[in-house]
Amino acid sequence: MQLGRTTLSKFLIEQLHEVDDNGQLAGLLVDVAAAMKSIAAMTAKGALGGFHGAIETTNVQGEVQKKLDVLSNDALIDACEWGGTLAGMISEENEDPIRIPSEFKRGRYLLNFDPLDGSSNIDVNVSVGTIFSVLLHDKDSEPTIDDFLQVGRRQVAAGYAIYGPATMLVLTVGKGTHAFTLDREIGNFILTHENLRIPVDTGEFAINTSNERFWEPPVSRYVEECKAGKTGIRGRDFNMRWIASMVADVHRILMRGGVFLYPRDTKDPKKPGRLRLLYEANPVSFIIEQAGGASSHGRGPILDLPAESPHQRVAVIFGSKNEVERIERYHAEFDSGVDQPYISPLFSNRSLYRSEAI
Ligand code: AFP
Repeated sequence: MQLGRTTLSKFLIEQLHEVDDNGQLAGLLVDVAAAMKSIAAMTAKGALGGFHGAIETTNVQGEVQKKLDVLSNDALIDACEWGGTLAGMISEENEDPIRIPSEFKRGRYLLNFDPLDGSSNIDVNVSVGTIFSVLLHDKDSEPTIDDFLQVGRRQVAAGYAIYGPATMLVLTVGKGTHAFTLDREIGNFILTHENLRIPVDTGEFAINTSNERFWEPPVSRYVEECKAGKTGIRGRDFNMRWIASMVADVHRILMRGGVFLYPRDTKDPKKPGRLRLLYEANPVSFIIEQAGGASSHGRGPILDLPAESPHQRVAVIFGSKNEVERIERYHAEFDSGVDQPYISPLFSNRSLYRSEAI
């Protein structure tokens, strides 16, 4: 399709006309994009919009809510509840599923979303984002919580918006991963990157190393090897990034490769991982896999992980396929007792692992 001229609506008609018989899925995605335009306008105002700072409440995660968290949540619900496309929604900001008001027609999809990911960065003007996941609910009944707890492989669409120097929408409906840039003058998302592909190798990793003492050994092993650079068994130097706004880290990886790790750690035993499965890990994993990358919880694909509760947390390791596969191998070696403690290259210029070819 024509980059720089194809609108989101035209793109969806092209991609969905064979499968979206009543146009509900395309309609839902257009409604989500409309909410993203509203959120983009609010975030762009910064302090001038009076949106900075926190409000006195905390959300279901026990996190202090920013004004923009609540306003973004409202923008998505207001844009999506009335169009006759949804049977229900789950939001990071709401403990229970959001029902479709009785005055509106119910549709056949479920929408799970994090309305403003990275919101602790709002007041310091760092890119933030919105993440969403669409599931099918092909029943006439009101959805139960179990109807939302579908494995990630069953998603029919997923995407995110990144409110950065440019506002972009990244989307998959299962036919590749594509990116649209918001033309603020005409208020349209325009296709600018078609069929994004993540390089299978990378020299860039993203992790919050302040948690190092809480990691499992295979994660420490991987990160130490990256830090050892060309003096170690990897034989090449690595770069590190950590924006602490997952959407921004994801976007960088989509654009130039890399690997992102928010692994399981022992920092808070009640929270085996930080990121939520239904509305952060699953949609991002769908996007990453559709772009030729891999997404794992360390011991298998995130998209095959059963969902047990709406706000379930999960370890997240995604990005360039060969790096994710290496990290999974390290977890398997650790679990099978093969793994040895990391030995600094000062004491050994060769890995203990014959398989650790550079
Ligand atoms: P906030 O939405 O509370 O800012 O959390 C953002 C996030 O869920 C994800 O976007 C980041 O990758 C991760 O947390 C950063 O976590 P740390 O602050 O522990 O590095």
